[in-house]
Amino acid sequence: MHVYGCKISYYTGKLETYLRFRSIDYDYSPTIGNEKRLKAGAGAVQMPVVQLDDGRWMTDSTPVIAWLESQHNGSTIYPTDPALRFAALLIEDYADEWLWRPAMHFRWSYRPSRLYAAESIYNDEIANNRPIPRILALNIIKFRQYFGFVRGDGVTPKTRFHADRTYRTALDRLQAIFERRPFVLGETLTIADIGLMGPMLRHFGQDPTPAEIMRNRAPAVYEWVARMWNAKPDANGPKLIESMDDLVIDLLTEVSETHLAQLRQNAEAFGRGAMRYNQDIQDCHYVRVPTSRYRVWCLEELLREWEALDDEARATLRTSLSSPEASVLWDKSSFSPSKYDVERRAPFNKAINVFGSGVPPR
Ligand SMILES: N[C@@H](CCC(=O)N[C@@H](CS)C(=O)NCC(=O)O)C(=O)O
Repeated sequence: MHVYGCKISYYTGKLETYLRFRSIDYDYSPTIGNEKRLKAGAGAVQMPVVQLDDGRWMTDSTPVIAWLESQHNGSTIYPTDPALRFAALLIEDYADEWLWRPAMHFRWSYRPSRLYAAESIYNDEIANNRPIPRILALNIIKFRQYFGFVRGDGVTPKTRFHADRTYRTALDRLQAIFERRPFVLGETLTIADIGLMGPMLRHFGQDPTPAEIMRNRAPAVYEWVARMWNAKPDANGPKLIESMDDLVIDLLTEVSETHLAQLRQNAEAFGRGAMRYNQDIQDCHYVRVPTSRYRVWCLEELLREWEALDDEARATLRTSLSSPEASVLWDKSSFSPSKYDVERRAPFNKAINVFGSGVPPR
């Protein structure tokens, strides 16, 4: 297969971790210079987009990995226990859609990270594709990313304390887990680990400012990043915890207070037809964050999984997900449907960007 992306991209790193785990060969090309083909093939220009050898196009790392996994015989990275499976999918979604905000903040608000990331993107995507002077290109990249994805996602002098803290909380929850076992849910990896590699590999583990924090504050997480990059399936099959333990429950509390709170408020804003809305997460009031139709679909996908659970799994999860924000999963609030991928063809559908046509619109 052919992967179009960027060498320091969040979701490209997530997909690459999975491809390496399954020993799936792939070629790589930068996104810039191929935009027309990607838009025609996958519906959206985002990173990564995949073209299979038979010509079919796929995008969105979550359904891409789910489809690839369905093509594979033998043991799977999705836990067979229904409650653990749901927890793993929820952690994947938190990593995809919540940790994105602190990951962009740590990359573009801090000078050492910003200089490194802009040079990397320039070398990978622009140098051979666009006739723009280097200094101008670096400034355009920094401006686009900071004002689009940091300020444009509600991270301001008043709210950055929270974007800083939510990264440290993720590290603390994961450090506690990896002091006890090698992967989030046991001795072998699951989709929860693959999802967490999005933010942890190419952003937090690699950008100078958050990587320094990771090494000092959470060395077991730093070690896990390397373990994940080198992971191969266990010949004896999955070996997971038998039921949710306090370590996972503590992580799920943070997931509920941040990501599930965000998904509910985003869906409500989408229902009102608002382009932007004020978002309250824990003790932080984010002002004018962009509404995302794609994230309404993410909530729909989680609710679909929730509906498919048996009573016992639901009861287990309700005990484990004790913070009030988790009730979005079972309180049957009605949201305006995203009407995205109604034919359920993802990852082969015509995709949409998480925000607008890439950068959150003003
Ligand atoms: N839902 C997609 C998200 C992909 C995505 O948003 N990737 C980022 C870069 S890592 C992107 O393409 N951003 C749009 C832009 O910068 O224009 C996935 O899971 O793969």
